[in-house]
Amino acid sequence: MTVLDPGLIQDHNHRLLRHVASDYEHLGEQLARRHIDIDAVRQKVAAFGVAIPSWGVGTGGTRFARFPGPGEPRNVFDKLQDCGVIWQLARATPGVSLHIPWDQCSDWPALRAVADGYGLGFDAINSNTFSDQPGQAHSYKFGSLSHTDAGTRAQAVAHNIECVAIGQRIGSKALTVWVGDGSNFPGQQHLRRAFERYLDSARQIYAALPDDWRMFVEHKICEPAFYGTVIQDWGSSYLAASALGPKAQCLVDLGHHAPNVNIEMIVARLIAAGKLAGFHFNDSKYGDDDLDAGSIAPYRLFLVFNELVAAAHEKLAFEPAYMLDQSHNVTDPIESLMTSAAQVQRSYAQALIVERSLLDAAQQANDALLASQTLKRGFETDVTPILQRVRLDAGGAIDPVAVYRASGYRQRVAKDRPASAGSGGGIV
Ligand code: LRH
Ligand code: MN
Ligand code: MN
Repeated sequence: MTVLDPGLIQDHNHRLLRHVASDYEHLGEQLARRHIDIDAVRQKVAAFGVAIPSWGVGTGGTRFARFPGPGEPRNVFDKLQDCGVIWQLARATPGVSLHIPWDQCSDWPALRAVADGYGLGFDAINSNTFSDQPGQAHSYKFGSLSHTDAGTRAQAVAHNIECVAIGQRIGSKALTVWVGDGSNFPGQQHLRRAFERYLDSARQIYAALPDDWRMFVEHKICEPAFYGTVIQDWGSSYLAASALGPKAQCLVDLGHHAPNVNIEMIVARLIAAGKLAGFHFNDSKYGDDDLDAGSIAPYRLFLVFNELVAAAHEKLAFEPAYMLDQSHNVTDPIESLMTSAAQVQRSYAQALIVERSLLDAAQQANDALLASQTLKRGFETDVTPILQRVRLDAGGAIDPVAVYRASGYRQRVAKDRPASAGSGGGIV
C-alpha cells in the first residue's frame, strides 16, 4: 500500500529521466577512469537503509518554545504514515525506530501490520527514563538506572524490559538505552558509585534480552546534566558495554561529543573492538543541535562512512544500525528526513568510490598529500546521479521534495489532524 499516488511520481520522473540517464553515464565514465564500476556502487547504495526516528516526523522544539507546523502526527499510526511517505519517495528509509512511551499503542501487532502494509519494518526500540510519565511511582529528576534509590532504579529497569517486550511484538532486534542521568554540580554525585549503580541496573536489562537481540548503549557528554553525565563519552560507553557482554555495543550519536572530538576515530576504535552498535545521524555546530545530517559538516559524515567502508573492504565483521536522530524546528520534518536520508546515502556512496588501493599505498609510503587527495577525491565527486538512479529504480522520486510538495500531502493531512499546541518553554 502506498500513501501517495504512484502516478504522480512517474509524471515527475518522466520529465527528468533523460537528464538522469546522461548524468549517470557521464559519472560512470569518470569513475571508470578510476577503475570503479558505477553499477556496483549503485547496487551497494540501493541495499543501504537508514531508519527514521518516530519522534522526528513531528516538529521538534527547544527548551524555549515549540512552533508546530500544520498536520502534525496525532499518534504512532500517523507517524507511520508519514514514514510511509518518506519511504515511498526517497527509498532510503525502510525502518522506523520507536520511542517508548512517546509512542503509545494498544495493539502492537496491528501497528506491525500497518507498517508491513507500507513496506516498513521496525529498527531498534528506544526506552525513555529521562522524563517522568504521568502516574509513575518514582521520579527521574535525580536519575534513573543510576539513581541512589533502589525503587527508582527498579522502575527504570522494568521500563526497559517492557520496551524489549514491545519490541519483540513488532520485530525489533535491539534496545537503545540512553539515560539523562548525571549531575549539575561537582560533588552532587559520587561519580564511581553512580556508574556502578548504572551497571547493576543495566545488567538486569541485559539479562532480559532475547538471544538474538542487542543492547545499544548511547553516551552523551552533557544535557540535561550539565556537570557530567553517567555515560558521558565513548570510554564510559565502552566500559559499560564490555562489562555487560557481547550483546551490548556502543551507539554513536554524532551530536553527543565534546567539541572537536574526532568522531571517525571513535568509529574506527569501536569497529576494531567489535563494539560498534550503530549511529544516530544528525549534524551540529555547537552541541546536540540535532540538525539535518550533513547540513553543517558533510565532510565529517563522509569520514565516518570512510571508516565503515574501509572496514567492510577489509572484511571485518560488524553490522551497525543506521538511524537518524534529528529535531526539525523550522522545516517540514518529512522534507528534512528525506533530505537527510539522501545525505547519509551520499556520504556512503562517496566513501564507496574512494580508490582504496591508491589510498593504502599512499598511507604505506607516508605520502600524506597523496593520501589526503585520494580520500578527498571521493568526497568531492558529485554522486547525485547514483542516488537519483537508486530512487528511480526502486520506484521512488528522482526529486523527492519536489514530488512531496506537488502531492499536497501536508495540506491534506492537516485537514484531519488538528493543529497541535505550541509551547512557550517558559525558562528564560
Ligand atoms: C538524547 C537522544 C537520545 C534520545 C533522543 C530523543 O539526546 O539523542 O537518542 O533517545 O535524543
Ligand atoms: Mn540519539
Ligand atoms: Mn541527542
